[in-house]
Amino acid sequence: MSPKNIVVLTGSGVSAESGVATFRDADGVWAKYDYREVATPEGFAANPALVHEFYNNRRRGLSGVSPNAAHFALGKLEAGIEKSGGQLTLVTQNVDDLHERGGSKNLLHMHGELSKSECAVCGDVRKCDGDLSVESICVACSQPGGMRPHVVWFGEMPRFMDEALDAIAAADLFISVGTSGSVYPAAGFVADARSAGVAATELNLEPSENAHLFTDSRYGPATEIVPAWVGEVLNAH
Ligand code: BJW
Repeated sequence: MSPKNIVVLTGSGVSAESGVATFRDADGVWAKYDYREVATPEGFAANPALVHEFYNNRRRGLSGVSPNAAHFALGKLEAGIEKSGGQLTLVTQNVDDLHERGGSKNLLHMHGELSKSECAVCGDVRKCDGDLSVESICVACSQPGGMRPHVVWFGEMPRFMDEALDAIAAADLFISVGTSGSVYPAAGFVADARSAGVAATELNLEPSENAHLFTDSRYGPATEIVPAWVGEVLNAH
C-alpha cells in the first residue's frame, strides 16, 4: 500500500551531516554545555548572558550550514504526496531552518526556531537574524529585559501539540528520522501512532530508545537512508 497521509518527526540527526551538532552524541551539545544552565527557564533567570551567548552562537552558525540530501528528499516527498492528493506533515524538534531551505512547507517547529525572538513581556514573536542580549528592547512593546530566543526549554510546553497529535491520529504512516527518542512529548509520538493503529518506521543512525515500538526500521546516515526511502515511496505512487 502506498501511504497517502504521512507524518514525519525529525530530530537533530537529520541535520548532523549539514554540520549542525546533535545533543546526546559523544560530540553533541550537551557534552559541552550543561542543559540546566542553557536550556531551562531557571538557567535563563540565573544567567541570561550565558544563555544569550549560547543561542547567539548557534544562530550565527545557521548562515554557514546548508540543507543536506535528507532535507531535500523530505521536501520532494511533501510535494510528491500533495500532487497525488495526499498530505505530509513534518513535525521537527530542530530549531534550525534547514527543512524550510530544503523545500518543506507543511512544517511544525515544536521546539521553536533559532531565527526568531520572543518577548517574555508581551509575547511578540518575530524574525531575528542578529544577536539578542539582556539590553535588547522589544520592537512591539518597547520594554527592555524580556527578549529571549524563541525556543522551547525543558519544563516548557512544546508548540503545535494539537496539530501534531491530530495529524498523527489521521495518518496512515508515521516516520521518525534522526532522533534519540529521549525527550518527551516527541518521544511519545510513536506510541501515540501505534495506539491509533498507524504503522511507524524509524530512520536513524542507530536504534533509538523506543526502537521496539516501530513496525519497520532502517539504520544508516540520514543523507543515504532518507533519499532511498523517499524514492521507494514516490515510486509506489
Ligand atoms: C543521525 C545521524 C545521522 C546522528 N543520520 N541519524 C521524565 C519522564 C518523561 C518526561 C520527563 C521526565 N522528566 C522531565 C520530563 C519532560 C522533559 C523530558 O522529556 N525530559 C527527558 C530528558 C526525560 N520534556 C520537556 O520538558 C518538554 N516539555 C514538556 O514535557 O512539557 C509538558 C508536556 C507534556 C506532555 C504534552 C505536552 C507538554 C520540553 C522539551 C524541550 C526540549 N528542548 C531541547 C533544547 C531546546 C532547543 C535547542 O536549544 O535546540 O530540544 S533539548 C534537545 O533535545 C533539543 C532537541 O530538539 C531534543 C531532542 O534531541 P534529538 O534531536 O533527539 O537529539 P539527540 O542528540 O538526543 O539524538 C540525535 C539522534 O540522531 C541519535 O539517535 C543519533 O543516533 C542520530 N544521528 N547522526 C541519522 N548522520
